[in-house]
Amino acid sequence: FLARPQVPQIIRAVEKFYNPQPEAPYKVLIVDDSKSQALFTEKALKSAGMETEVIIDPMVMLDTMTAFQPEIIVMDMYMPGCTGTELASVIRQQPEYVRIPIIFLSGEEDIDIQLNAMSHGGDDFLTKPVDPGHLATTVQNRGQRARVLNNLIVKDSLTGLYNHTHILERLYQACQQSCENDEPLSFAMIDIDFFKKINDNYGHPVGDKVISALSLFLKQRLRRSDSIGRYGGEEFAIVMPNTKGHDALHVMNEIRKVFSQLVHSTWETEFTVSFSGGVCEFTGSNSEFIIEHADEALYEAKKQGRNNVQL
Ligand code: GH3
Ligand code: MG
Ligand code: MG
Ligand code: MG
Repeated sequence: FLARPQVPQIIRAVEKFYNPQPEAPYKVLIVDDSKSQALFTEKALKSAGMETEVIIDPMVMLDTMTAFQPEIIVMDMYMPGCTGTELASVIRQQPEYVRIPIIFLSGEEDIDIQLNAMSHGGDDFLTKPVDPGHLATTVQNRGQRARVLNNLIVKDSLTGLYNHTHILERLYQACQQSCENDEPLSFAMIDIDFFKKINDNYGHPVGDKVISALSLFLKQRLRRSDSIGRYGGEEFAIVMPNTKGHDALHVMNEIRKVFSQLVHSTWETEFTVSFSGGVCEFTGSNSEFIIEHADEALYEAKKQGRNNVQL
C-alpha cells in the first residue's frame, strides 16, 4: 500500500452522519423472442438478486430502454424483424447508451457471426444452453464495471455527489419531466458561509471535511428522488422534483437550521458552520433562467446576513 497523507485533524460530524445506502440491484433488460428462453434468463438473474424487464418484441427496445433505464442488456440473436447485431448497432448510436454492456445469448455457434455481433457493440457472446450461474456471473461482472465507470463519470470524487456536468443534466431532465407531467419542480443553490475563513483558520483538509460533512448531511435529509450535486468548490445544487417553491424553501431552511448547529471539531478547537441558499421554482417559462434565478436568491440571502435561504 502507498501511505496516504494523514489529515491531522478529524471532524467527527462526518463519521456521525456516515450512513451508506445499500447497493441497488442491477437492472437488466432481457430481449428474446422466445418466451421460454426469456423466462429461463429472468429466473437465473432474479435468483442472483437482479431486477429484470423482459421484451419479446425487439421493436419496443428503445422505448423500453427510456422507461426502464437498464444497466445491462442480455440479447438474443435471431428475432422477427431484426437481428441482435442490428439492434446493438442502433443502441450504440445513442450517446447515452454507449456504456451499457450488451451480452448476446444465442444458439448461434458460427464464430464469424459471433465476432461480427461483437464488432457491432456486443461485449460478450454466450451460447445456449448456458449454465445459469455462468450467465448471472457474466451479467454481474459487466454490471459492476459499468457502475464503477459510470460513477467516475457522473460523481464528484470528494463528496460522492453528482458533479457539475451531471447535476445540470439532471436539472435538464427534471425540467422536461415537469413539463410533460405538469408537475412542480424546484431548484436550490447553496453556498457555505465564510468558507475561506475555515480554510485560513484550520487548513484546507479541514475545509474539505466540512464540504464532505455537508454533503452527507444533505444526502441524509433530502429525499431519494432529489438530486444533489457539487456545483463548484463549496457550492451545491439540488434538483427537487414534485416540489413547489415554498415547500423547497421550507425544507432547505430546516436543513440549514440543523446544520448550522452542528459542532465540528478538530484536535485543537470546535467550530460551527452555516450556509446560505437560494430557491427557484421552475415554471416552464423560466427554464432558461432557473439557475440565474436561484443564484440571485442566493445572493440576496448572502446580502441579508448569511445563514438563511431565499425564494
Ligand atoms: P461567502 O460567505 O461570501 O460565500 O464567503 P466565502 O469565504 O465562503 O466565499 P468565497 O467564494 O470567497 O470562498 C470560497 C473558498 O472556497 C475559496 C476557495 O479557496 C475555497 N475552496 C474551493 N473549493 C475548495 C475545496 O474543494 N476544498 C477546500 N478546502 N476549499 C475550497
Ligand atoms: Mg430468437
Ligand atoms: Mg462560493
Ligand atoms: Mg461561500
